[in-house]
This record gives sequence, C-alpha cells and structure tokens, in this order.
Amino acid sequence: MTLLTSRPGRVAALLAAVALVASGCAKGEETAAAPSGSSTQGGQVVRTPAADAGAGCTLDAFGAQRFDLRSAVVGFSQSEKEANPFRIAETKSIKDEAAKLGIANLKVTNAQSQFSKQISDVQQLIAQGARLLVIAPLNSDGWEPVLQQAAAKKVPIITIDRKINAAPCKDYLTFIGSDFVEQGRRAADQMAKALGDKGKVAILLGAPGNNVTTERTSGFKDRIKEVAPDIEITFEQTGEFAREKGQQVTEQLIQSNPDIDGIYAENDEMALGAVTALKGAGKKAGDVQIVSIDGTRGAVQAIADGWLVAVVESNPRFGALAFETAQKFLDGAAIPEKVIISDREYDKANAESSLSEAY
Ligand code: GZL
Repeated sequence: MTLLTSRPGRVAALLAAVALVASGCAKGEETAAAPSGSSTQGGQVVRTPAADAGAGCTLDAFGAQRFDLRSAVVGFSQSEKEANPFRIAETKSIKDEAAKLGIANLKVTNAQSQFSKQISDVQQLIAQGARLLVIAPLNSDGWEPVLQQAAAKKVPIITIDRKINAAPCKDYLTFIGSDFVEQGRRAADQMAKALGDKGKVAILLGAPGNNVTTERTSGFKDRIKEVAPDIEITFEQTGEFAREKGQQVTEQLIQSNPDIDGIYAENDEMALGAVTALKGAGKKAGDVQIVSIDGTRGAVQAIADGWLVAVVESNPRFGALAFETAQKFLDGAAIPEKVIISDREYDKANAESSLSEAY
C-alpha cells in the first residue's frame, strides 16, 4: 500500500490506523485479533498497560474482602445527563453487562452534569451498602469526601472514562479509558490532511475541569506544531461538550472569524451543533473542515453527508471490561493502575460501511 503523506510522522500514524482496521479491532468486534502489544479483554482492545502503569493492585494490598459480585450491591455513578449518545451508550454498556453476569443489585445514579450531585449520589450508594463503585467522573478534582468514605469501608472504586486526581490502589482501584492525548493527536493529523497543512482553525473546547478536555487540547495543539506549523489556531472557546452550546459558540465564531478554515470539536455533540450553525449561516458541506471525537452515529452520518471530515472514536462501552477487571481483582489478580483501550477512526472511506458500529 503506498502511503501518500508529506510527513514521516504521519506515515506512522497512518500505519497505526491501517493496523487497527486490518486487525478488525477497529470494528469493535469481540473476537477481533488485537494489534501486537495489546489484548482483547471484555470485548475491548486493551493496550498492554504502559510501563508506568505500576506493579498492580491486589485485593490484599487494597485491604478489601472478597465478595460475590452477583449478590453484592454494585453502584454505578454516571456524570452527565443522557442527552449525549456517549452517556447513553456508556450507561447501557454497564447495565447490559451487569444483567449478563447476573449482578442482581446494580444501583445506577445520574448527576445530570452537576458535580455536587455526583458527590451526593456516590455517598448515597456507599450508604446503601455498595461493595464496588464504578464511577464516570464529571470532574477530575474534588473527590476527597467520597474517597475517604469509600476507603473507610474498603470499597474499591473503578473510574471509567475520565480520570480523578487521587492515588491508585489507595483512593481508587484503577482507571479504564482512552488515551485522550492520542485522540487529540489523531484529530490533528486528520485536520492537517484536510487543510493541506495550512489554514486557520477554531477549537470547540470540552467542559472545563476534567482531564479529557485538557488532554484532547494538548494532544491536538502539540501535534499541529509537529506536523503542520502553518496551521494557525485563531479561536478557542468551550462548548461544554453540549450540542446547543457548540451551536451558539460556532454562531459567534462565524461572525468574528468568517475566514475560518477548520473546526476541531472535542466531542461530536459540539461538532453537530457547529454543523447546525454553519447550515444556518448558509454554508455548504465542506466549506469548513470539521474534525471531532467520540464516534456517535450522528457524527459518522455527518461524515457520509460531507459535513464532517473525520471522527476519532472515544469508546464508551466499558461494561464488560469494568466488570471483568473487578472480577479479576476479587480473584486476587494484580490490577494495573490504568487500563487504556484502543479507539477506532472514521473518515470518508469507512463512514457509510461502519455506521452500525457507531453508537
Ligand atoms: C470521554 C468523555 C467525554 C466524551 C463527551 O471519555 O468523558 O465526555 O467525549 C462527553 O461526549 O461529554
């Protein structure tokens, strides 16, 4: 296969993407052969834990007692309201896997995007006797009250999706999620390719206060400097990961920066809001090159319709991997402090054919 690219660095990125697709794991298939250096666990392609993932945390080291997941109270704390397909798919994945495993006492809460409610939700789950907590954190800081209460009762916490700033194997068991810096870098490669390595780009930032926004932003900016220094980032504003806000911010953008060439949206909801704003301003598909992250069905369809150029997946289907990790822990295995999953990528070449894999 001849890889047409102007940058050696991008050859590596393209080869990685080809390897993912070729191995089948990009299709999220349970039986996909994982790329070398990774494994398939719980239906997810898991990268072999990075060297810095630590020796691993065991039940004894954590100080918890073994218990049967099927009869225990298990708490799942969801962060954002389920208007975002990412959240809908994430919660469904947890519920479906619990049902499949016969976990009879799963209690699910939703903080409706309010951090104070997420703290009280988790405190309530602890009071209700949760023996395991799976948390999709809204914010990365401010968890101390919960961590102290969970530690006092030796309740292991598995954080999925976003990280919390706390100590692994002490405050929480492990983090399971994507490599968000890599997602930003892959989005930058797609943007550079779409713009021919030059032009003016706006960033629709995610919500403040969490590692996902920070890492997707740094990954994108650093990669743009590496591969396309003639691309200028002339606008940055948070759209709070929400479609309406993404639309409002893009309406402002079109007024203040009418010559914008590209938009990097840090999630699909904001990207689709931007599309609505562009349509409202009389723009045509392709007038502005939009690259996004998540992999929702609406965004992949927008690639097929020409409004988006590419979407880097952020896979929310943590259910199987989260409960598999919990069971391994209860069986005495050492659990690494982070379990990083691989994400696929959608572009014009595979959008139509992969629509059913989007969520
Ligand atoms: C990513 C997750 C982000 C999604 C957004 O793991 O935290 O939050 O990309 C969601 O869609 O709002």
